[in-house]
Amino acid sequence: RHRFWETQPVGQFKDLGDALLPEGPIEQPITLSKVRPDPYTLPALYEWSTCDVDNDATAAEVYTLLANNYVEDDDNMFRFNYSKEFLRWALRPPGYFKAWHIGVRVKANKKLVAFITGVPARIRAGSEVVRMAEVNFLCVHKKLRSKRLAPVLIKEVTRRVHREDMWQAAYTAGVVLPTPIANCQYWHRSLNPKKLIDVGFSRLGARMTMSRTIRLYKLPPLPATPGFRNMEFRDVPAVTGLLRDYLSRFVVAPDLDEKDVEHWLLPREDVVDSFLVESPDSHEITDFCSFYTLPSLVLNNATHSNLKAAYSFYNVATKTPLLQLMNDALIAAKQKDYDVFNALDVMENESFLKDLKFGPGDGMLHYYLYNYRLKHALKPSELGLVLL
Ligand code: NHW
Ligand code: EN5
Repeated sequence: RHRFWETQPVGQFKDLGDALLPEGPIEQPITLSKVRPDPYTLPALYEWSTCDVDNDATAAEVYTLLANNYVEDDDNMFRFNYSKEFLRWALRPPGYFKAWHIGVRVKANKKLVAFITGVPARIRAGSEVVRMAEVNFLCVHKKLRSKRLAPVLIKEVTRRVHREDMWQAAYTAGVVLPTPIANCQYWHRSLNPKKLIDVGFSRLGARMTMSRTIRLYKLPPLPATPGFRNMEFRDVPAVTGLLRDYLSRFVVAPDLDEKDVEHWLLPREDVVDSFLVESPDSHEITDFCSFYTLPSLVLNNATHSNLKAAYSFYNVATKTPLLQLMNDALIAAKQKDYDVFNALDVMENESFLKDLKFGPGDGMLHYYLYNYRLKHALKPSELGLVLL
């Protein structure tokens, strides 16, 4: 069934439910000097190319490869359209390795035709904090599909991660592979229902008119919680404290320090937005919410070419009800002209999705660990990790 994945140290379908298998690494690390020093062999026409996304021309090549060849929905109506600035943010967190940004080019003309990346992270699984690679942006040009290039890319990123003495990875995919640690669902909250219907992202409900639909999704012009404001640099220690405390509740979650919070959560225009509630009297920071910006290209539509989507990132409510905090996040996103606000059913998100008029999407997101076994699959609500 899975000629490649059956050879890898990942949970196998045949082992599901075998409670005797221990939790933790599936295979032990080997001595660093025994890690293969040379890259895996590519088909003769192609060559490896480390991609420096700080370089404008290279970032543009990566952007274009993904804009034309990355993830689409099941009906091929939309394709993720990560911006160059987003890619720079996603690929250069604290301690990142240039060598983990891996391209494949055509030798003859140097055209970029495939890509895969890793970034380092500390991920807690149960009580263990493990140094892992977060693997993302695996992409093979449409004209080179089904030639078993993806396994070569995956083996090569694995080799380069091993060379940094890391032996585990976390990744997500819309497809089912051996074997998910959690199966999550996308939910969508219309902010601009007319446009979403025009492009086929959503449909007019039964017995609904356009004007009734617009009224249904209408939001107040401004966030309602007193003390709701943008996160600033001076808030990094307080936000780190809130997040660390909150994420300790989940079975799998990132272990974030102040440097991580500064990178991942300090607002960057059109990349990541973060808000908090500062108590008007005590000036204490009690609540936090954030979303990242990932537009999609609208394929084959005469009037619209882009959909501006916000994706719920990390949220912590200690004083403001989570429902009210997320309603303010929706208002903030509407203010910034997003068309839709997306969220997974991870963490405590189920507690607000229905009340805030999110509807279930047709896409699933499966979470995976490489070379790390959990005793049981997780419910989405036990997962405290959001990948980009
Ligand atoms: S998920 C998004 C992945 N990208 C896309 O969907 C973009 C559009 N599609 C493509 O570009 C987020 C191609 O279809 C791709 C496959 C490149 C997906 N993950 O080359 P072949 C991520 O980036 C397996 C893992 O012939 P292709 C996370 C497939 O099951 N494996 O196919 C990435 C089969 O193996 P099997 C996937 O269509 C995590 C083999 O690839 C996969 O031309 C990566 C077929 O290869 C997917 N999304 O190219 C793993 N899709 O065993 C990281 C297909 O079933 C692991 N496959 O025969 C950790 C590594 C680090 C470890 C460190 C210790
Ligand atoms: C790695 N980080 O399928 C990620 N998106 O539901 C890679 N559907 O947008 C893996 N098909 O349901 C990503 N509208 C896997 C996801 C790939 C992209 C994907 C889905 C998620 C999506 C939309 C559009 C469907 C178009 C037809 C969808 C319904 C919205 C509606 C709004 C009103 C209330 C009910 C729901």
